[in-house]
Amino acid sequence: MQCLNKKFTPTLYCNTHGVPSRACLLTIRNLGIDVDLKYIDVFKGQQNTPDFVKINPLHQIPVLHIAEDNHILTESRAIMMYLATFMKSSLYPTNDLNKRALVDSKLFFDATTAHPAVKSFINQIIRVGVKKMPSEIRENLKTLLNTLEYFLSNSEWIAGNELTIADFAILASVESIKCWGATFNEYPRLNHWYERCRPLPGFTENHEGARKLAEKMAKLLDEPLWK
Ligand SMILES: N[C@@H](CCC(=O)N[C@@H](CS)C(=O)NCC(=O)O)C(=O)O
Repeated sequence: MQCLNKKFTPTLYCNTHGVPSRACLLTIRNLGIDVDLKYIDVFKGQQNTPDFVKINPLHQIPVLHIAEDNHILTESRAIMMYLATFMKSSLYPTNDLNKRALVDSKLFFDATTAHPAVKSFINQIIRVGVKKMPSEIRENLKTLLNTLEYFLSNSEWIAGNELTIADFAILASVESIKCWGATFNEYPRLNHWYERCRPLPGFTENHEGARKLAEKMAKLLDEPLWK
């Protein structure tokens, strides 16, 4: 991987519990970039402090700050695209328009379908405070797993036959589902993909973040997280 010939010291405001933060961290670890990490504890409301709100008025992480350009970037997928493009990495292909469009397509799928399904499961417990999960929220996750199984019947990785940042976006969500107790026995292709992700840099960090969030959630629900 080559880097543009300029000093580059990005800071990522993030939290390893959060799915979008973990997708960015997987990207950073796989690109081998040295990033200054500033952890924001959303459970303690650190996204609401005046200093953080100056950085992101939407009170959300992750946020990337590139000091050299005084540039602030929000939205996890935009951050992933930026970093991989900056590093000229094939994890986000630049030369082949069709390959790149396929990655974009899966990132949009993640933003509009995969992550919202996972986030609403989390929010039902953390924000709404349900003790039993509404069945339609569980159904959305099963539909998501079926869709991922279908994607993987046509390609080895989420967006084609090469590893891309789309895999990191999806892995961040899938790791949460796994930590809630899903076995993926009914989804052999997804299971195979998950096992092939295991040796990737940042896999354990992603797992640990998802596991800690799952632990918190399990204490709040009066039934198993996954059933
Ligand atoms: N679309 C955003 C979503 C980011 C997001 O949902 N961040 C959550 C943590 S996982 C957050 O900052 N929540 C704090 C809040 O909304 O107060 C992205 O992909 O970056």
